[in-house]
Parts: sequence; structure tokens; C-alpha cells
Amino acid sequence: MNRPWRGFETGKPAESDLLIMGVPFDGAVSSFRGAAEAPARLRKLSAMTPPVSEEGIDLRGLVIHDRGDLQVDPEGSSYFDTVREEALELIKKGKFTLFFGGDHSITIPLAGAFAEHYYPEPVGMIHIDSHCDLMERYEGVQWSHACPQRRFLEQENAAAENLALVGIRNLEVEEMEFLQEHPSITMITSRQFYHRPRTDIVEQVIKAMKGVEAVYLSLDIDVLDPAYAPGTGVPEAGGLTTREVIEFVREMILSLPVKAMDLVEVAPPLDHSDITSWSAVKIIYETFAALVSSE
Ligand SMILES: [Mn+2]
Repeated sequence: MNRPWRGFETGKPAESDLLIMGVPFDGAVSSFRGAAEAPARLRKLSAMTPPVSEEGIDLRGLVIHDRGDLQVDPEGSSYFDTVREEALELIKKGKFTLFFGGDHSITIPLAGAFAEHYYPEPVGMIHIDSHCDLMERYEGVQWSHACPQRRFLEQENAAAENLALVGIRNLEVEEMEFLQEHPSITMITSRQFYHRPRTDIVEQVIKAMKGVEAVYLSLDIDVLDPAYAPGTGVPEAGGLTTREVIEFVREMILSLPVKAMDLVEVAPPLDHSDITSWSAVKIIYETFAALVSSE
């Protein structure tokens, strides 16, 4: 296990406000690897970050239990079973749970555990990513990092009308057709994010989560423009700014029952001056501040 999340008190799970687990797996990527190194890198940078939000919210009162990293099993399918079991144990504690990837395939077992815990109550998904990740298979693999939202929709208590895709600017033909067949999926493209007032977008996503018991927020760092996040496997030009993502995530935390979140596809070996990892740490700290503010 890497050293625990720093800069905060750590507590036992029962008395913690927030739970963290790292899933350092990048065996399902279609391009360059490196996301497995993210949990250790983010923890290291967090040790250099003061426990105060950018607006002066004191984060020291936030009691965090860092479960550490799950050891990776080279046998992918049984590893996902382990991820799902371990995630379920954390989610059961009823606290806000934050997972660090790893590549985006880890959302498959994580969101699976999330849906299982809340079953039969409906669960919602906010997927913030330049890609839809709605492929049935990618390069023949159902567990690819291009498939997590397709797998999510297979959960019995998940529905297309409670799935919101935000920041999209890269579509496979199959995904375009799937979206045409499922018009109840909310999609906010990067262009819409650029042109429309943010309050409208926030309102639209809140509406999509109407009636759900719990919301899972999945954040792929490649939603950011490569200027803000060059260190990722599939950088996609024309993206969001770090500021936009911080503000959007904050609005989601303040407005919706977001109970779990993952942050995936940060790839330290592909990064420059830790720009991408620092962007991730900034988003995490401002998410913590939103959690403190929402109490
Ligand atoms: Mn992506």
C-alpha cells in the first residue's frame, strides 16, 4: 500500500466523512498506459498541498480514511470481481467514496458495486469525459475503457434517462447510433459547454437525475483540454478548462446526492511538470471543499 492521503487527519472508516481507494489498473487501455501510476502520484502531490480550499475553507475537519491501493491482479476478469467486492465494502459504509484510477475500465466494477448497493432504488450517472464510453465492445473486449457507460446501463436500476454525458467531443459511429436509439440520454457536448450558459447546463443535468436515490460521478481527466491535462492516454483537443470542471463538479456536489466519484485516466508517465496530476489534485481539493460546504 502507498502511504495514505496526506494533509488531513485520517480516521477509522466508521467515523470518517470520506473514503478513498486507489485502483492502479491500466490494462484495458486502447493506447498508451501509465494511469496505474496515478494514485501514488496524486497522494504524493497532496502531501505538498495545504488543507485549505482556494476560498479559505478549512479542510482539516474532514476525516478521511484512505483504504490504499488494491493490488492489481494480472488476470483482468477476476481482478474486476475483487474491485467490485472491495468497492461494495466501502460504499456500504454510506460515506462519500472517492476512487482513483487507473484507466476508465475500472468504472465498470465500481459503478456495478454502486448500483448493487442501492438496488432496487434507481441510481444516476454523470459521466464527464471527452468520450462517451458507450461501446458494446472495443477491439473485441467488453471490459475496455471505451465501454463503462454501456456496462452501467446494463444494471437493472440504471436507466438511459438518468445518464448524463458531459464534455463529449469524440464519437465512434456505433456510439452515435446508440445515442440516436436512446434519445433519453442527456448529452452535453464540449461545444455546448462552451456556448451555453453554465446555469442552463447544470439545470439540465440536475433534471436528468430526478428521482434517483444516489448519483455516481465519473470524471475522466481527458475531458480537460490537453493544455490543462496533457498526461493522459487519449488527449482530445477542444476541451474544457480546469476552472469549468471545478465549477461544474462543485455544482453537482451541492445540488445532487452524489455519493461516489472516480477520477480516471491521469497518466503520470505521459505528463509534463505534473500539469495533469496537479489539475486532478486541484479538482479533488475543491470537491472536498464542496463536500464541506454541502454539509
Ligand atoms: Mn475519455
